[in-house]
Amino acid sequence: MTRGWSRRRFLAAGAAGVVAAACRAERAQPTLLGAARRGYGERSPFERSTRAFRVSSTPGTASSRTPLQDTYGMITPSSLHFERHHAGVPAIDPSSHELLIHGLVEHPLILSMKDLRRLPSISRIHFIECAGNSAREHEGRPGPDPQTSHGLVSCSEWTGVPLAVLLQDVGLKPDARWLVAEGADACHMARSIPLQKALEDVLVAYGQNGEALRPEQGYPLRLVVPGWEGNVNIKWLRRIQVASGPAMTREEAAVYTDLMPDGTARMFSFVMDAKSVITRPAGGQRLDGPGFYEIEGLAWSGRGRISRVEVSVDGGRTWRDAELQEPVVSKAFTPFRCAWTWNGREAELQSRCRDETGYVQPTRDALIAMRGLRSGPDGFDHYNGIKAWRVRSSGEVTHV
Ligand SMILES: Nc1nc2c(c(=O)[nH]1)N[C@H]1C(S)=C(S)[C@@H](COP(=O)(O)O)O[C@H]1N2
Ligand SMILES: [Mo]
Repeated sequence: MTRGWSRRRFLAAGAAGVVAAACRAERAQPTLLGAARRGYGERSPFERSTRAFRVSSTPGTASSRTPLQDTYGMITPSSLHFERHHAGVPAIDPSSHELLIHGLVEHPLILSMKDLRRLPSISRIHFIECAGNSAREHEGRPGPDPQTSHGLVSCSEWTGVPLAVLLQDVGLKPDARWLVAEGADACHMARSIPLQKALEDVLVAYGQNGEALRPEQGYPLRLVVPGWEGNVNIKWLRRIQVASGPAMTREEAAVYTDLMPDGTARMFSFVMDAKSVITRPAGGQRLDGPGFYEIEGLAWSGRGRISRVEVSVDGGRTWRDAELQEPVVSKAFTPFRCAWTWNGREAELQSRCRDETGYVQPTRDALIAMRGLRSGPDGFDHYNGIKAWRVRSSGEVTHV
């Protein structure tokens, strides 16, 4: 682990060491002219971290995971934002893209991208998490590193028009209760959303982290439904139909319904409950000997702000409060950190978060007792159990 290594060396170095390091730094100054200018920036060629793809047998159905262990702060770089698409990434020319709003409205409307950009806009930071994120933890196939175990979540600053503004414009009829959002990709993915949520904080977004949405994230237009399962955040948005009830689309009837042990089903379980994961030190990394390390991680909740994160280095026997990065933003990544001096003996690292509603991230055992154990091709959605990493005396970090 490079970060821990340099910190420890810095703390341990005497004056002579500091001077020697300064000389080395001087010699490292480039003496040749640098590279030419470029109109659109790229990262250093020394940075190699990428999204990891899951191989799929169906062309167009793909997902890729964010390397959470290699990101800093609360924003996921757009080029590392996880992707999930069911029919590939369409290439859409924004000059011909339109959004139709119809159904139980007084004045149906067709908006061009130009029309949308003239309307009142807002920027907000929110995570998007696939409901299937960390399902393999539940199945007992824990991910060996944060990317594999928790990489179907990312956090961006989204810019767009509040859906409430658009709905006010078209005028809702009295029996309007739900809306159905539909994408322009080949599968025309569609999901139903209760009107109450739509009026509360849903965005029709065209911006991501200071520029236009990336094609993978729905360029030129997507729905951002803060705190709710990724699937309802319809990308390549082309139609919103206001209705009196849900449409029972394929995704909501067949896919995003969880069967409970007692035979009942959890439907429209939209909210992503509070979850956290330690990203450094974590599986796949190695500690370079005993000494000072900063335990770092991410926490998020679909119900609001994260209010507390606790960290354990002894497998959950004792807990310490981690420091939360300010500002803590509702329904967004909250980075946390906690100083740790490793004594060189085997340790088990865990994090447990709580949100402003008082909800506490449960253990895997507690979740299984509540919802049962289910594995198979569909996996299990909305798993948010506590994740543990084992630090071996060799310094190697693995999953538990
Ligand atoms: N039109 C459309 N919207 C879609 C999807 C899709 O395949 N088509 N996938 C959904 C799923 S399952 C998830 S988890 C999120 C992922 O958003 P991202 O690719 O920007 O991370 O988009 C959702 N919106
Ligand atoms: Mo998803």
